Amino acid sequence: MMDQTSFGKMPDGELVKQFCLTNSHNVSVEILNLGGIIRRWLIPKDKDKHTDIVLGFDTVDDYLSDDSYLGALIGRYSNRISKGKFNLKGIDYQTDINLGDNCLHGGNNGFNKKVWKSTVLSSGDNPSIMLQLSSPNDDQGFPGTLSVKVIYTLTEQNSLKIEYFATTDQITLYNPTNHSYFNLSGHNSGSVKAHEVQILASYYTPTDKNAIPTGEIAKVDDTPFDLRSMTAISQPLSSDHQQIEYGNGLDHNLCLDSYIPHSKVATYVGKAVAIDTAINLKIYTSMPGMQVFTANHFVNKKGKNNTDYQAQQGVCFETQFYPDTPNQPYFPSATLEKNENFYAITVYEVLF
Ligand code: FUC
Repeated sequence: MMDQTSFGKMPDGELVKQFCLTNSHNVSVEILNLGGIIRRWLIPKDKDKHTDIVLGFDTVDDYLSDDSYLGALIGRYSNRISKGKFNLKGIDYQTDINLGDNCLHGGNNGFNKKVWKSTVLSSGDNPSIMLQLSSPNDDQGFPGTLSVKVIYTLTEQNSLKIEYFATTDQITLYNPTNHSYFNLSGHNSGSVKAHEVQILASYYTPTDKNAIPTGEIAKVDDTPFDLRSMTAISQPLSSDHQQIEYGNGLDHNLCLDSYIPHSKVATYVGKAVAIDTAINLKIYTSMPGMQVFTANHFVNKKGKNNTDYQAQQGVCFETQFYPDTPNQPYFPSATLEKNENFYAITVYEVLF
């Protein structure tokens, strides 16, 4: 089923639409055409009560004035580009700088702040919506006109499938993700520290204190980033490892073992479980990395239904290319060639 309502208006009066995708198990996901934001994700855990497993806001203004990317699609480049500088085929580019000296999540006016064109692809059993955006040449300093398409599908297996497509008329970079903050106990239920997670990653990318990778691809063995068997989130968070100190918690890219360059298949890479609700989230992707981020900077952030979100109230599993890839010769490349067809897929499956 697919239901369409108005969520609000942009400052220039443009309508922000909300699409509610519901399957026959009564799972529903609400998606905005603003930033492709996943605003609510309702799991019918108890007969009369849904558990909303993502953090979000209630108004357009809240989304536009916040800088934490709740539920949003990120572009053109997820995560950091050091100093916003990169070189493609001998040409130097300078992007917008929006976090210290660096570019974060595509610059100040990234894809999360844009109203996307929306088309309902299916309103039947596997409801599906297509979002499209044309990012002009030099948008936030990135080269080439980039045509982007994202298809969200809620399946009868209770999975939300996110497919990313793009083409460009000039060589460029493209590194998309979705920035949902999950709380499988419910968005208003406090910390996720008791959640247990598994991430099938034998390596990670250590950073400097500004979260820029040093270039090393380091083994996770004997570090807080060894999450290959089920581990409570509290465990890495309580570590005195210098990387945890730098990130003020978990805010690191793990190198996914399953990655096969150019694969179009979403492979199992990890899961999270809330002990109290027993809601499980399984993650599958074709991307090489995953930024695991525990909302370390939240302090009384006013979210949905007047909930005050605090640090560690959500955890992001941002499937993506590694941070600062264009400046790191040994990282999988996020370069998109002229007329190449970009495709990536990430699937979040909820078991309850
Ligand atoms: C994540 C983190 C960042 C940042 C942002 C809102 O992707 O890597 O540190 O705070 O989200």
